[in-house]
Amino acid sequence: MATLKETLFKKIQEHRPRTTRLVKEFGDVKLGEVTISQAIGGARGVKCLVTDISYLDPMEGIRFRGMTIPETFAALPKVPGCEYPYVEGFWYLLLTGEVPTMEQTLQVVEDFKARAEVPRYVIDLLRTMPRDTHPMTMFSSAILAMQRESIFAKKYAEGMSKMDYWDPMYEDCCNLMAKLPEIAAYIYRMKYKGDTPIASNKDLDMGGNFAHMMGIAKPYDDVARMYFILHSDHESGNVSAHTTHLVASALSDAYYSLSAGINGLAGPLHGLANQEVLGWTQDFMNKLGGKVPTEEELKKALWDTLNSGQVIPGYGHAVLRKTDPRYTSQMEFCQKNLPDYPLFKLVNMIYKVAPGVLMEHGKAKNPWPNVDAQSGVIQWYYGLTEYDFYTVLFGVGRALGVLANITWDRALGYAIERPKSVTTAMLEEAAGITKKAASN
Ligand code: HAX
Repeated sequence: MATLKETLFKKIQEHRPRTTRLVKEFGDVKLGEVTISQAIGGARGVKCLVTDISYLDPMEGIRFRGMTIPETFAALPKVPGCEYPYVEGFWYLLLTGEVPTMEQTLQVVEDFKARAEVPRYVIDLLRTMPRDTHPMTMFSSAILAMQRESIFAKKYAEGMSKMDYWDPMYEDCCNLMAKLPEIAAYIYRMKYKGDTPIASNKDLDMGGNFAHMMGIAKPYDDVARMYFILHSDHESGNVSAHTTHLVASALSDAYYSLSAGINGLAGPLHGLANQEVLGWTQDFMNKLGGKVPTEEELKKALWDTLNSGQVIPGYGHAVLRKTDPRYTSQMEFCQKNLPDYPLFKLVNMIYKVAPGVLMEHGKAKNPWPNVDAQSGVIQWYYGLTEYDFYTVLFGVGRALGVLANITWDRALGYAIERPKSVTTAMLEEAAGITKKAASN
């Protein structure tokens, strides 16, 4: 049986001529125009990134390697006795575009186990950080500290052909991916559970071992598998994916690149929104003395938030224009596993009321919930109540997508990123407001 790496290499060899041909023969074909709004407004909708790992349709939501979320969950081999698939099998799918067999999946499970040990100096570093440091800062620092392990950096310094870049990048990405669950769980137990880390159990798959190291009983292993897969990738333009890709485009290795991407994920408009959602929801419930509000009370609270100039966390999206299927998937999990949980009921009520309020408010282009609107409730229910940790969970999942992406970036020789900037005076000239742009 071919290994994941051998299968990946075959795919890379098949794919390379497609990219070469597009650039050589069709390099001048236009994909669109860039408007002033796009230049000032965060490059929304500008088509200038290429990835085959996932695609986000505004109306349909994410597809991983062409498959919707339900199709992905149904197709991948499942851990015996569990409802969700092996995360390792999903990694195989992201890298190769092929659904692995159980045998191929178990090969990755074993490969990751061999790579999973976290160097002692990473633990030492984490222990020197003040305990009130945000867990995302700890997570990013741990990843960056491991840069000295980079095989890519070593091979590059020795001199290697561009055609071979993907190989050490793949090794770095696998080494990193295998270690992230243990780093995350260590931070959690050190910071929030009285410094009581739980040793890894080599008999378990990634999701099972993560739940074990977190000290949370079943079915949290399935929650972890679901959560990591759902948060893995959302095509290339979101802040964490784009940052990882951008930094890697300078031939910075996977450690530098992922650490940077994780820093982007830590922003409240991106991954941190999941902690904000729960904070907002619980503050509101506390104000009402713990009771589930009426729709009128909820409407007022939403308007109060908007009128104070804040966003409603968990709602809106830069690309999506409907309810995020990642939200729906988590909602279905809640309906099955925690249908009567008051916090879930409140989140459902927000789903009923918030889109109408946002439409009336008239600003958000998408009034529907995104991935972050639901995820904290599930974590809280299973005892993970320290909500500033939620973005770390997101980060472990997001690593799957962005690391698969930068492996392919190196395989296809994507260039160093360098978009062009213009001055405001040039925009005014282009708009016809002024005749001649002042030079600066
Ligand atoms: N509540 C209030 N106002 C909102 C809003 C929300 N949930 N979503 C968008 N808006 C506002 C924007 O702030 C913007 O206002 P200004 O014109 O005054 O600047 C206006 O509506 C237009 O914004 P948009 O084009 O609809 O949205 P953007 O592409 O600019 O931003 C965001 C997308 C996700 C950042 C935005 O919807 C937002 O801030 N949502 C709340 C935070 C959140 O849930 N973030 C997580 C997103 C998912 C994710 O990446 N997870 O990691």
